[in-house]
Amino acid sequence: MTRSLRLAFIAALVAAMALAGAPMASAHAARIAAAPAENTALAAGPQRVSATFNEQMQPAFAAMTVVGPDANLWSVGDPEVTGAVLSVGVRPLGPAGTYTVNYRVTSADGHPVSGWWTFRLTVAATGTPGPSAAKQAEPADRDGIPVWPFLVAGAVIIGGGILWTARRRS
Ligand SMILES: [Cu+2]
Repeated sequence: MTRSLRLAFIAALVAAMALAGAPMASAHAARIAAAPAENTALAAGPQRVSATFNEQMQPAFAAMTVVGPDANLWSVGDPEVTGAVLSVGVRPLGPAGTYTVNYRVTSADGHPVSGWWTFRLTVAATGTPGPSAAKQAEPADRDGIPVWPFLVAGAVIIGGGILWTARRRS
């Protein structure tokens, strides 16, 4: 028993290390492009912002907002999902400064992806903002879900399976 326990522990460790070394990003949808691109300085606001992912997205429950330096909402209308692209309309912009695009969308395999990026308006415009974004604001993980719970779960499942097999045999 002691020996199979030790074996199971080593196997679990090896499995965890293998998982840690694997490119986890490929297991889930990730944003691969943004328009306007991250940190772009623009003299005039875009009519629409969009995020492109590495796989198809589900149209249901998609969310996308643009929040200005004044903490008001500058996006307008419902977000739209077309294949792997999530987009939303933008009002004629207002104050110069940093605008933040927040998004949350469900990938084809059912996993939610959320994040944000920013662009800058260098020349103030005269647009009228939407409502204050303070209520809608929610802290989103920069790159979505943390990886370590999956590693731990994977190690536990694999280790448990090996231990179970070892027990059955002895
Ligand atoms: Cu996934």
